[in-house]
Amino acid sequence: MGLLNSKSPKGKQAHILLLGLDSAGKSTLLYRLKLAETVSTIPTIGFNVEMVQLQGGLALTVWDVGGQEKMRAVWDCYCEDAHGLAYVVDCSDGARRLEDSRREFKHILQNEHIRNAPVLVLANKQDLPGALSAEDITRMFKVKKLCSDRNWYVQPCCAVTGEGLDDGFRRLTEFVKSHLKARETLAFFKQK
Ligand code: G3D
Ligand code: MG
Repeated sequence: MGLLNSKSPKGKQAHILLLGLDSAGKSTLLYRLKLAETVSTIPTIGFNVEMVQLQGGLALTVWDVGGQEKMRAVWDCYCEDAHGLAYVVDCSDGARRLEDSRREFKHILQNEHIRNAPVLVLANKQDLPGALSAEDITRMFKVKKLCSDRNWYVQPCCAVTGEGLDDGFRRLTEFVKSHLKARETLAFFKQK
């Protein structure tokens, strides 16, 4: 697990939206990343915001927005300033909840503010028996097709032990860096 500081080396920050159904493991994952230890979570009402910095990476401001049905309706409002999306799936969920998650994932990808923004899908709860694999989730959620306009990766993980989190967020950080660079270049040429 990387070091946590409040500032990145170049002072650059990126805003990451952390979404997924309720109980997918978002808050566990966020605090595991932040504190490198497991804390008990209570269902998130509204949102949690944390600064996370992995070694050598950008400083990430991660917005963990509640996943209950009524909160899903406002996910779109959090997209405006986001540079990347981390979407958490409980891979041990039943078919119905997985379908709900897939539908919400598809919906959020259509938000114009995060068009082209990189996506990290966290295939969480890999420790539970019968959990679907990252490959299963990639297929089921049609990630390749839905994310054909952006960088994406599906990372198997376990938020309780932290396994896979560092690798996943490191990759997302690299994607976000190139996304920001591309946006800066575009803005530069638009100015001309
Ligand atoms: P949310 O923020 O997405 O709503 P939480 O989800 O982080 O509150 O997690 C919901 C429950 O799932 C918690 O259990 C948490 O410990 C558990 N959980 C999260 N990630 C994992 C994981 O990788 N493996 C396992 N086995 N459990 C996980 P409780 O019992 O507190 O509801
Ligand atoms: Mg939560």
